[in-house]
Amino acid sequence: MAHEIDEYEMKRCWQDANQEDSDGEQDEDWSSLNSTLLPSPSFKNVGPDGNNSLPAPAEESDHSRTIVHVDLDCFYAQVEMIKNPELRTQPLGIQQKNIIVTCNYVARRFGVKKLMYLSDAKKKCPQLILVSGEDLTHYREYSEKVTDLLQSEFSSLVEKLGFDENFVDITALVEKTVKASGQQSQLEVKGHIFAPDVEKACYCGCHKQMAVGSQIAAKMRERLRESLGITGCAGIAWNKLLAKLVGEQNKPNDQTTLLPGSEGKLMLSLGNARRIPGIGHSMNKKLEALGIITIADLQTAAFSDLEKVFGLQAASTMRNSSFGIDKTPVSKTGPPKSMSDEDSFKSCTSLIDAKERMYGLLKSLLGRLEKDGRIPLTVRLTVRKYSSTQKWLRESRQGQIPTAVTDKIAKGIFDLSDHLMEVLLVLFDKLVDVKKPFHLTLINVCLANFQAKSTQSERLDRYFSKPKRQQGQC
Ligand code: TTP
Ligand code: MG
Repeated sequence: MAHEIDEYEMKRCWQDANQEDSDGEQDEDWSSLNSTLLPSPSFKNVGPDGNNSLPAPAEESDHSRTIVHVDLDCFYAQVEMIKNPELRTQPLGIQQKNIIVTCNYVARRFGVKKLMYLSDAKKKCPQLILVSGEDLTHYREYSEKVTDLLQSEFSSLVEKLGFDENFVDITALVEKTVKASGQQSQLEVKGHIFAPDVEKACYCGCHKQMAVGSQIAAKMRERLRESLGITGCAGIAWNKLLAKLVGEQNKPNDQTTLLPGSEGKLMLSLGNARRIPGIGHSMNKKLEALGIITIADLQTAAFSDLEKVFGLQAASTMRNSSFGIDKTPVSKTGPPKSMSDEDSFKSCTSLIDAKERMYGLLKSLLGRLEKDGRIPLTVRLTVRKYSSTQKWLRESRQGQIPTAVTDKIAKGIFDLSDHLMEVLLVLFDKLVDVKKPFHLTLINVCLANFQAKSTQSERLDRYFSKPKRQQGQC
């Protein structure tokens, strides 16, 4: 029923680099992409006049980190195949509305692709088996299990990207292993090496480090298989951008290591500038308007042109990315800052219909909230209104969740749909004039501003343990 956006949003920013927008919406936001996904800017590439066109930053010389990017194979389809192993040998598509959001590799051999319209997929593969991917509960559970395993067995520095990708900073583990390996100079790289024929001359110890990284990545994949029965691809490099890009080189269920010196070849092999994670449809259009089509074009374009269109920070970040430079740290993923569920549809034109949809979304959110264990203080309602001029206009309103409700959550009572509906209806009233005809195509309900349960009870404890004078009773 509902399609999650929160956890998927970040990943979509990366994916925009490779996919056409499925619904024509353009919610690309370069500033937010910058902070979460793309390398932080280094201004090395701005010439003395701040205006050059030279590809100054040939490569990153700091290879001290070892980063593994893990991307699970055909994730939703794989979860369905784990639930029902008979599907493994059949072409399988996961359907949300009229789109195949993913398909297994058997279906891919028939030419079925991710984000294909159902009708097109059926043409490619009439025997395609379809499973609904609207209920995300199991996918979310597997996603959590994967991140937990990586965190508990390999590194505390794990950053989740969407449901099925994780960056793992294994620098510390690699250093420890390298030390333990002593004088053993040659260590075998497990899996593929990207462009093994490229001559590499770097003497900082990075080759041994990447080899150890590849062995740890192989162990990670083995543990995921043993413990959860799930397979995935890994990319091993010295930064997040390169780890992600090199991991895509051999799919499915495989791994690829990038050795320093080969990053230039990797970046150029991608071809189109859109392949750079974070460069989505609308940004690509602006690049095209500047005559920048390929990554090579981006490397050599006049920096002043980029800066004029995108601003200094984004231009610099974009340029660095084109050379495979990325200094962003792997930032440990904490519990989600918000929890949302949404439903998109062709049309919702009555209050009764809207209420029913909001009710359904609340029910599923309350189930998740129970497992989460924290207390949300805010609820946000977003609707997408259809109009012939502005087809994809989203509007949101948020409100405080009444203390009577948060107190119940703190006590472990979750039968609260009716109470929360009252808040949602106030917000809905602010967003939609129900006295006039309206046409909605999406409703999203989001719980945010979380507080740990203990904080509330601690507050109460503190209150009661305070001297009476401080309680204003003197
Ligand atoms: P992906 O990692 O892009 O795809 P995948 O894991 O299915 O396949 P691959 O082997 O190529 O990595 O996305 C992860 C899951 O996210 C995917 O299984 C289904 C879901 N998804 C969406 O819900 N919407 C989307 O637009 C896409 C691309 C994926
Ligand atoms: Mg995947």
